[in-house]
Amino acid sequence: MKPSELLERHREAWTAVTRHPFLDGVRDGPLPRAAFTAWLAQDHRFVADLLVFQARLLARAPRPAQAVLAAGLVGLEAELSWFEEQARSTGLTLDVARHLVAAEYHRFLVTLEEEPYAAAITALWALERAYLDAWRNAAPGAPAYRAWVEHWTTPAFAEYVARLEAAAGAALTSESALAAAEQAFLEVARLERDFWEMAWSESSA
Ligand code: HMH
Repeated sequence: MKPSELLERHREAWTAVTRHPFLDGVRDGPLPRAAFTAWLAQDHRFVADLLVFQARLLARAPRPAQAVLAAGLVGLEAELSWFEEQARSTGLTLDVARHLVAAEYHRFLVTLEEEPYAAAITALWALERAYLDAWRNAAPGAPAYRAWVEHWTTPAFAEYVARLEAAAGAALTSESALAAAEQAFLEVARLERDFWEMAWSESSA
């Protein structure tokens, strides 16, 4: 089975992930700057957690998946530096504790370490695909956010997501792998949605 079949099977959940008032605000304005910066600090935290998860996933990945996972790690490190550079130049602080949702996402990533590789690689593909689809829905972005939206919708990022999909597809070889992967996929969908909701509901509270 192809990972993209999970998107079709769970179309409604996926729509909730990739279309959210937060993203509408990024696209059309007005999204309060404070909502964006609060989200950004949490996302920086998330990327730091993801890097740890991915490093451990690489350690147990089959040989053909090593290239994409290793390249992705380099990309995640660069992403952290990029967030830090943006924060420096705009006077933001990224030094925040995890919000409840980010903490829950972190715990989920840790539990995936005990799950079959097929579930973990599918979750990684799904969370990157969620990010890509979400930012594409926010494109081109209101002027204040345009540079960010462009950064998260580049052809290179789309290519990376496609390579992760191929790696996940190669791992979905049994019914039991598929069942574990589908569970992980649904959990990613829920957490990704909650992540947008976190930033949005705090700003409109
Ligand atoms: C919440 N999901 C979230 N943040 C991200 N940066 C990504 C996925 C992709 O790296």
